[in-house]
Amino acid sequence: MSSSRVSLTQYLVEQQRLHGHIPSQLRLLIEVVARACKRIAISVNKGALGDVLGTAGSENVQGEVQKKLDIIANEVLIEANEWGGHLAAMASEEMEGIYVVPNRFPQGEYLLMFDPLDGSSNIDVNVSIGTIFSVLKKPEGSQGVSEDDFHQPGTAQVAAGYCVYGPQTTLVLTVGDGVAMFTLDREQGSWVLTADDVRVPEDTKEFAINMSNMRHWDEPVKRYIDECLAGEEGPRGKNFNMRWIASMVADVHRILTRGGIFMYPWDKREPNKAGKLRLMYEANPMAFLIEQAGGAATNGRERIMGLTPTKLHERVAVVLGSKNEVERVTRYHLEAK
Ligand code: AHM
Ligand code: MG
Repeated sequence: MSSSRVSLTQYLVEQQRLHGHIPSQLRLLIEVVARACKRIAISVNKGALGDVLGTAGSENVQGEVQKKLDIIANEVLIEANEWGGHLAAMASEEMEGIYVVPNRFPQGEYLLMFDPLDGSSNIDVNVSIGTIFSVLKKPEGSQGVSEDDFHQPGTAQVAAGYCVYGPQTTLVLTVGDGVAMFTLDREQGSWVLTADDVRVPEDTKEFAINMSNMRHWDEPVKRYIDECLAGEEGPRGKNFNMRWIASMVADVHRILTRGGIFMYPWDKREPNKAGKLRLMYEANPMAFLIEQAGGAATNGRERIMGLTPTKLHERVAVVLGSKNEVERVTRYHLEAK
């Protein structure tokens, strides 16, 4: 598809009509999420002028202090999505349980999960942040809707994406047919296709990890990073660069744009081998995008999208990006078993 002024609506209609990838209800859902992201972008851009910075004086279910924008973004996504008739329920990083679409609205067959504002520590310092989302279908034959309906592996996702609020506002989407990027044209208020069939290079010389956690890392992670740091003289025979934005959306966006590897590994402070990031609304949608772009995503040992969640806010170790590097880190973990 030519990328000259193709709108999100046009792209989705073509996905529906020509490729048969998406039913009309799913198209509607994605358009509503994109519209909500536009509203969130307006609040993000206002910053101090809109009185949206700072903490809200509350904590979410994971015990993290909520920022005002975390709450605003969560509300915008719920209000935008609850009445359209395409959803059965939603789940969010900012809500303990699932949000069932109220009876006064028609019930649809999709389940929407989101991290409304990812990279919360960057909100007040004017660094890129984003919204991450993942769409599942309610299992056939299930009566009503319950949290169990959400416990599906990432391979069951029918769509996933994120919106990064940075120097540009960019929506990145997959419906299982590659990855497309849409840039928000603020004057027109529309999403314009600016990259299609995005590919992540298989090799890279750039890694992203929070180095301040080094002393807590497991051996395979230390081995990999030590080898990168050894540069040309080391076993890798090349010099590596490092980037860490502390907004997964921004780090993944860079990797989709020019390659790289992103890691938030399990470390020794966590007894139950989980990482920091959440499986269902952070790791899975990013893994789906990265795989659709030819990259790989594992928890160090297994494919992230193959894991079946047992709870909504389950955490997971994340290694994703350029295929050959992710495979190397995974091999180091398996060799250390
Ligand atoms: P959040 O959803 O509370 O914002 O946390 C997730 C974020 C990721 O975007 C980012 O990769 C990571 O946390 C940064 O963690 P750290 O501050 O430990 O470097
Ligand atoms: Mg997050």
